[in-house]
Amino acid sequence: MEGKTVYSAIQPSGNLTIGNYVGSIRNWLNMQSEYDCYFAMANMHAITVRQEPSELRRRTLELAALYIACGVDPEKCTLYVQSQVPQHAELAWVLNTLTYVGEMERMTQFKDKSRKHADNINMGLMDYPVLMAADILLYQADLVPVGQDQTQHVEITRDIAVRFNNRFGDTFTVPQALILKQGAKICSLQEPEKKMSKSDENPNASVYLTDDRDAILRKFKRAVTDSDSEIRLAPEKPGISNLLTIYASFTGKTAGEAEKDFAGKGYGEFKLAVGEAVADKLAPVQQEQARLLKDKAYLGGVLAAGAERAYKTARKTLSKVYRKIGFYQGE
Ligand code: ATP
Ligand code: LTN
Repeated sequence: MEGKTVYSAIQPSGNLTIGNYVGSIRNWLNMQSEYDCYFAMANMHAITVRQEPSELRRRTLELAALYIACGVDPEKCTLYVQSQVPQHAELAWVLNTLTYVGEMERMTQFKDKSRKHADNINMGLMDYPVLMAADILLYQADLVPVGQDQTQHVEITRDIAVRFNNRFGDTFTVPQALILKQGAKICSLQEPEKKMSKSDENPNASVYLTDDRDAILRKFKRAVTDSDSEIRLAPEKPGISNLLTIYASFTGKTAGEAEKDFAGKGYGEFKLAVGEAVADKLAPVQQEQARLLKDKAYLGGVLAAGAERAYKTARKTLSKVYRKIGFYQGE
C-alpha cells in the first residue's frame, strides 16, 4: 500500500461532536506515517448553509488547531483551508458538466438538508457532492476515510471519475471510501436510532469535543438506554450498543472486550465509566487546542505551508484536466 494518497476534510460549520472524532479524525492518525495525506478545512462546503462570517473564520482556525491537537502532524501531512486552493472551484465547474441534475437530487444529504433549510435550498447545497468530488480527485486520492453518512458522496465521486476517464482518457485515480466498522456511525444519546450530529437542537443528544468533564458525565448519565438491564451489543438495544461502541472507541478496546468489562454491572456504573473514558481522552486534546489557538503565528505558518503544497498538486491535476478537455492554456 506504499505510495497511496489519502484525502479527507471536515466542514468548519459548528462544534464538532465525538461522532466526528471517532468517525473521521481518529482514523486519520494511523495513516499519516504510511501515506501521503491531505486533510482540509472544508469552508467552501460550509457556506452551503448560512454561516456568520466572523464565526466561520474563527471556526476554521479552531478546526485546524483541533486536527493538530488530536494528533494530526503538519510535518507529515498537508493540512490546509479549502478556499485557499482555487483549483477546487475550478475543477468542480468542469465536473459539473459531467454530473446530472437527477443524480444530485437523489442524494440523501441533499434531501435531508433541503428539508432542514427549506428557506435556503441554494445551488451550492445541491452541488455539494461535485465540489467534494473535486476535492478528492484533485489530489488523485486512493483512500477517503470518512463516516458512514459520506458513503454516497464517495460513490458519486467514483462515478464521476470513471465517467471522465472513459470520455477523455485515463486522468483520475478512482478513490475508495475507508469506513471503519467500529464507530462509523456514533448515534445520538437521546435518540440512538439517529446519527449524532453537530447540528442537533437538543444539547443532550451530542457530546461536543469542547464539553467539559461535568457536561460529559452529565450527558452520559442522561443517555437513553434500553428497557432490560443487560449490557451487551444487540440491534434491539441501540442505546446500550451505542454506549459500548463509544467506550470501545475511546479506550482502544474491541466491542467484545468492552462487553466483558461490564458483564453483570449496572447501567449507572457503566454510564459513568463511558463518560470518564471520553472525558479523560478529551481533556488533553482541549488543553492542546487552547494552547495552539494562542499561537496564531504558528497556525498561520502551518496553513500557509499546507496551502502551498496542496496548490502545487492541485495545479498539476487541473492542468492535465484542462489539456484533456481542450481548454486553451497558452502556447
Ligand atoms: P451536520 O450534522 O452539521 O451535517 P456532521 O456532524 O455530519 O455535520 P460533517 O462535517 O458533515 O459533520 O462530517 C465530518 C466527518 O465526520 C465526516 O467524515 C462524517 O462522516 C463524520 N461523522 C459525522 N457524524 C458522525 C457520526 N455520528 N458518527 C461517525 N462519523 C460521523
Ligand atoms: N462532506 C464531508 C466533508 C468533506 C469531505 C471532502 C470529506 C468535504 N470534502 C472530501 C472527504 C473528502 C463531510 O464530512 N460532510
